[in-house]
Amino acid sequence: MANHRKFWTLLIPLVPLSACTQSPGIDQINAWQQEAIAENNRLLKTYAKPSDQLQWHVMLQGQVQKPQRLNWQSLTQLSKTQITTKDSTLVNPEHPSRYRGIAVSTLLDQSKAQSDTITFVAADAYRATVARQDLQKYPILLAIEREDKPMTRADGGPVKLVFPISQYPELEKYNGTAWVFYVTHVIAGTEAPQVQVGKTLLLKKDLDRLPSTTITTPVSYRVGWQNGPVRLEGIRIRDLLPELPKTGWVTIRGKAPIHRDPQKPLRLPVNVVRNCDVIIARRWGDQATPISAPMGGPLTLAFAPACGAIAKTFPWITFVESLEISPP
Ligand SMILES: Nc1nc2c(c(=O)[nH]1)N[C@H]1C(S)=C(S)[C@@H](COP(=O)(O)O)O[C@H]1N2
Ligand SMILES: [Mo]
Repeated sequence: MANHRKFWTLLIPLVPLSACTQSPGIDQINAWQQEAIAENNRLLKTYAKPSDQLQWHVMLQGQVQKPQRLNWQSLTQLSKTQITTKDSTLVNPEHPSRYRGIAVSTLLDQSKAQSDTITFVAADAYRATVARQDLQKYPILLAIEREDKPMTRADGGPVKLVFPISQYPELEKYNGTAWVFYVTHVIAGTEAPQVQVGKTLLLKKDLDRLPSTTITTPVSYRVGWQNGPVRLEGIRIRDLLPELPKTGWVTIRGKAPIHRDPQKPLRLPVNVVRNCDVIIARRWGDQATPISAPMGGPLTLAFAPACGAIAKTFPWITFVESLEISPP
């Protein structure tokens, strides 16, 4: 993130350049300036696509009366709350910014959320969890505008979780790490475990009938897990897909857009799935505690140490939603 915000500094080298011994003419300076502007536009196009906004949607899931998909139009219509707050995720952390967005409490009331925690998931698979009580008590926003303008990706947009810490200093306990950028999912409590396997949706009762195994391994989930080996219990992918072909791939998708990008599907070679324990984990630790949404559950992808290098290079997918065999 921090890098993206620095694009505008690309224009700065223009100043020292004019101090060369053979001082450049006005045409040269203009040419350099045009180059710098063109490069800056290229970078902004790459990292802060304006089309992001219109295509963006936020899923409301978990322990709610009815899951919802909020498209950009709904997000805009629901954005009726403004707060002004300092923001430690910006370059100038003390500078107050005016944000407009949806009070998360509105969403929770509307959907009759039944849970003590709400987990926010982002396009990059980052996640953070906030106490329901605080969301109910304070105007914590899914912000869509800063200073009356849509936010670029570089600013954490198009949807950024913002806490009114200037007005309510007690919210400082939600420091930078809870300010989730590019929010795509709001999950009340933890969803019931279920996974789409090819054309079949396996529900909890189906998963309970499958054999499970235990592995002990260091994990590579982005946040919220201890360092060092963790005991994980789950179902081997080869037990979920008993008709594995000789060659080909198993495509795995999670909630986060980065874990379901059609341009860059996350595929495991069939032989890996056959030869070592690649599991869809459901429980962790000595107490076999169900993996909750704050940890990326109820279903996460995990590799036994015997899987070797792929365990280091393949993403450890949280919020697993589907598996499917893809041809070679
Ligand atoms: N989607 C998303 N949101 C995120 C993060 C992230 O990696 N992805 N990092 C968090 C952390 S750890 C901090 S401190 C703040 C500020 O991150 P920055 O300093 O990289 O801007 O954003 C938070 N929100
Ligand atoms: Mo951070």
